[in-house]
Amino acid sequence: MPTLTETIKQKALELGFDAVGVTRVPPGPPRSTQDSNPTNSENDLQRRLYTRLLEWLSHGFHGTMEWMAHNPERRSNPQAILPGCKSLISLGMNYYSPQFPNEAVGYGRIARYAWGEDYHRLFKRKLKRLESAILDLRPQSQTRRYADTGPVMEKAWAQQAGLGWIGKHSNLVSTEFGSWLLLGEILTTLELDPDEPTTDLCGSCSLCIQACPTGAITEPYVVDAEKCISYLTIEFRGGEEEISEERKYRIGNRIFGCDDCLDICPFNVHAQSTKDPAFQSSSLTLNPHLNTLLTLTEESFREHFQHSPIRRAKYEGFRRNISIAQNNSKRKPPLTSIQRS
Ligand code: B12
Ligand code: SF4
Ligand code: SF4
Repeated sequence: MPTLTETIKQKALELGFDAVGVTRVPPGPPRSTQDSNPTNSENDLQRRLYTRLLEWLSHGFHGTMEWMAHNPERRSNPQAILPGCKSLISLGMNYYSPQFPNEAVGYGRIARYAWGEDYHRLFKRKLKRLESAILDLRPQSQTRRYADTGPVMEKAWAQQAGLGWIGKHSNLVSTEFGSWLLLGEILTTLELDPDEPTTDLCGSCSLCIQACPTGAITEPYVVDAEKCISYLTIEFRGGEEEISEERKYRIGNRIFGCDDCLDICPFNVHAQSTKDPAFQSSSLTLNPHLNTLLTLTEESFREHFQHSPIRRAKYEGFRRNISIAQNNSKRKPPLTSIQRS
């Protein structure tokens, strides 16, 4: 007879998740806004997350992402989101496909995770079904589901749940799927059986740090978002004139997101093709021709990218990125420290 945890995990795999694991959320006094001192928590992981998040914020590494600074106690403590939360089920979806972007002059480059349908939508559909299955099994329990959309430090919980470890580029790396897992989770009041955390296998490797074109990985495991091309091309809402010439040059041909630190990771040798056709690229996302993209009107942008993560950059942001890439296409690309050595 399978246990409750085994039944839930089996259901997750049937729904098309590629990785699933459980962390027990240790009891600790829930932090209220009056009691925000992290040392009052008995919970080590929550305390570590809180401290690291505060440190990251104190350097201003979140740039204009003010939502990251909003209520850090809540972001580092699942019990502040779901009172009585006892377990967190981490879920991963493999989005790798063995295709490579056209890097010829005149083409832009879009990060892999944005080649197909928006993963937020995919996760939402599957998480909803898993949540219903859990509530059918235990109607008295309570749940919350998120995929990038909530105040949860997803990578740290996924590491605890055995999905992989946080690599020096600060993303989760899996021995099974390399760099290519997207993450979501269900918080539950159920007491589920925990998995073992994954051990950090980075060792003396620092390829991702060397491959970063902008030096955004300021030290192992820490990313200054303000320097990161992913931030500059997706989250940053300012105009072209608000980005320094040096930074614009280093953005190169990237028009939405950046995969350089993920691409270089030696653990990608194990990457497998995604089972989910929703992640497949189109010619517009795999070989985006800059001149063609510049002809997109706001309406056609909305139409083409309605169900794509690219929508997040907004029309103005996407146009800005294309214009930067077009200027860069007339120049010699910058060398990263790995290319110089
Ligand atoms: C804000 C954010 C960004 C920001 C900031 C990135 C960052 N590293 O924080 C920007 C816009 C730059 C960004 C970019 C990308 N993102 Co993002 N992002 C997030 C988000 C919303 C929050 C991350 C966060 O909490 N940051 C705050 C800081 C404090 O946390 P942190 O860097 O994770 O720090 C941890 C570790 O570094 C570690 N740590 C810190 N110091 C030390 C020291 C030691 C010694 C050790 C051992 C550990 C350690 O502890 C910290 C706490 O866990 C998450 C979703 C979520 N809710 O978690 C997605 C998420 C992390 N992003 C994701 C993706 C895919 C990307 C991109 C690859 C997209 C792309 N191709 O362009 C890039 C990768 C850039 C990079 N190298 O990080 C995925 C990552 C999946 C995975 N396998 O890990 C997530 C989980 C979304 C999802 N649901 O799948 N992102
Ligand atoms: S996503 Fe690109 S710019 Fe950001 S840390 Fe990785 S390599 Fe550097
Ligand atoms: S490239 Fe090397 S240091 Fe970076 S995450 Fe992969 S194994 Fe770790």
